[in-house]
Amino acid sequence: MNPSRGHVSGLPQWNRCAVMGVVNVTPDSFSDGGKWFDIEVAVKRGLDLVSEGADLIDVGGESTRPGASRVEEDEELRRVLPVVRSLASEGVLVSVDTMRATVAEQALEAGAVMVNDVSGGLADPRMVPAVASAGVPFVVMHWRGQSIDMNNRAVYEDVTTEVVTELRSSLDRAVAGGIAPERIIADPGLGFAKKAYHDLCLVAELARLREELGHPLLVAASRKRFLGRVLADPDGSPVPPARERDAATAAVTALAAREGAWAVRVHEVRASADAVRVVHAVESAAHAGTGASAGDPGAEGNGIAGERR
Ligand code: PMM
Repeated sequence: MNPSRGHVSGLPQWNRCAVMGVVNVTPDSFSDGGKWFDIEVAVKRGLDLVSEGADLIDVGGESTRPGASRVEEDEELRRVLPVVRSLASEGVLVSVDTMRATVAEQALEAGAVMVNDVSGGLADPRMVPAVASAGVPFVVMHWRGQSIDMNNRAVYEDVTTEVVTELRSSLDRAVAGGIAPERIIADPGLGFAKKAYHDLCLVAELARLREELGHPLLVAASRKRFLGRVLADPDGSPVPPARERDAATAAVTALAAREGAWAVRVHEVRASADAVRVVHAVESAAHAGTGASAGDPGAEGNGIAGERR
């Protein structure tokens, strides 16, 4: 195990980077085209992601794609609560992805075990007190304002330094507001008020982010625009749609796991779950030194003798 990955009080201690599967209950989510909008379909999707290796399921009812406007609170509640309730009743660890304290509170009552707020508590002044009194884990993401015009705020001289400074201030506000530091997860907010180059710089500096922020790190690169840019041909061909970015997402998962991220948030779980297991096996081998050991995944007798080289 990467010893500095950290542990979040109130959640299981995984011995590797955790995998959070995404279920967006929205008609306009940029990454899955609203495919999971129907409640029953969303619940089934969450259960499928768990069977593919997700440790947690993040349920959200409001799109935060660039340019998106807000949904009404009633509509967000209507989308999210039945999915949270149903997944929690099946024993799934559910995180609720919301910027609203009321949605967080009701989702926690419905069985969610943590709150993921892309605004890091900035959008709703009641969020930090609500999470503090519930005593649950809280994701604080780097955020410069609502999605409707966030691309205008993608201006940095030194993106990592500025993200650390701004995120630290949100983290400090959360702690000052009564949330236990050991329950707080930090997230650099890939794609939020960031251009592709900024996202790549942040991925390159995950270890620095983890050390300087001093909290377990959640990395959410899944299907984001910067991966589309990376995958586009240099001749200017169009970037591939979100759905064709899953292999690239798994590549970032491997990098994040190796840099000590606590968890990754992904739409397609299987490839990322495999990637974190490979990283874990590599780290275990490095830790144990060379030669066969009890945990040697390549040893004969582990059911893979005779496998392709
Ligand atoms: N990105 C999206 C939604 N929720 N939560 C966290 N903590 N970090 C993120 O980067 C993040 C998030 C973007 O929307 P999507 O679910 O449609 O990819």
